[in-house]
Amino acid sequence: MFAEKSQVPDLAFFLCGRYRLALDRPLVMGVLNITPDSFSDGGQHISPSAALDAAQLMKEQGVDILDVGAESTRPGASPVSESEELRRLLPVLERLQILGLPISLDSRRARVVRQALDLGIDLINDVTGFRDPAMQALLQLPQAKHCGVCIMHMKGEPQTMQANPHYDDVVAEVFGFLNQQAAQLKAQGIGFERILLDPGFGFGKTLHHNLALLQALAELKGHGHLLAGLSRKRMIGELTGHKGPPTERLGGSLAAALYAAFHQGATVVRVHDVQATVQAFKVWAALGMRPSAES
Ligand code: HH2
Repeated sequence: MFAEKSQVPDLAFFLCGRYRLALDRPLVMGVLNITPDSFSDGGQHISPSAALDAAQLMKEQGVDILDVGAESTRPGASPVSESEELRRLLPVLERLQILGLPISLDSRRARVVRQALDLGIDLINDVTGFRDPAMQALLQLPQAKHCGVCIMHMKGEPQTMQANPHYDDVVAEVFGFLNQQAAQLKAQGIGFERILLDPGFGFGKTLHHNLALLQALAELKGHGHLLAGLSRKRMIGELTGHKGPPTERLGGSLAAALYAAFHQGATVVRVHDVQATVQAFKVWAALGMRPSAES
């Protein structure tokens, strides 16, 4: 049943732990931040019951994957300790199991991911792109056998990454890193059908860098499925000139999600506003628009 056992990967699906998600339309990953300080929704879901309510609502709104994070990685954020990350995370992960949805864990710490795997997660979303050998080693555990992996690019560390990031050729450097990491995982038996590549919009990148990466995203398509996380990010504020809080960036976020999914072939979009994104995708599909990878 699972493609890593076969010679020919089945690219009509994204293998995500206990789930095999059909790719006849772009998938919507809903953000569930159980942090006090995330850039757009910090403090909203800090209690396990509030987190479960928010997840339940996203399920009703049509979310495909829940992405749970217990550490903010916004520019300037201070790292949290492993024990604090686990304290926030474990009760929430336990409760989310009843929803019957794929659960992604947004964590860069192997010891945190290790414990979460025992509770049941379907995707490991590592904003450091599986550079840590301990993170790669986890993929050999039986609990991680079919887990999806998201390899994200970040230049530097959240605390300082937006202090004048520089690239000679941003697309070549970011895509080169993602391809190199994907090749390492593939050499360890992780099938293409389980891998998401993500340029990491806003992670050590200026507006110019972000736009260059977004406009070139489809070039990556041959190396793995693609994830685009553009929702509410600073680049939306910069492009629109809107000075309000990140929660007021919905219009720009929808435009960016539609472009990423339907023009650049993103397999998954990571968003805060699930209902609005699902609606936008349905209207686009009803008008005959197809993800570019299919055209
Ligand atoms: N963006 C954020 C966090 N995790 N993971 C991936 N794969 N791609 C992204 O673009 C991405 C990510 C930042 O958004 P958010 O989680 O809302 O904010 P914070 O880091 O402040 O919690």
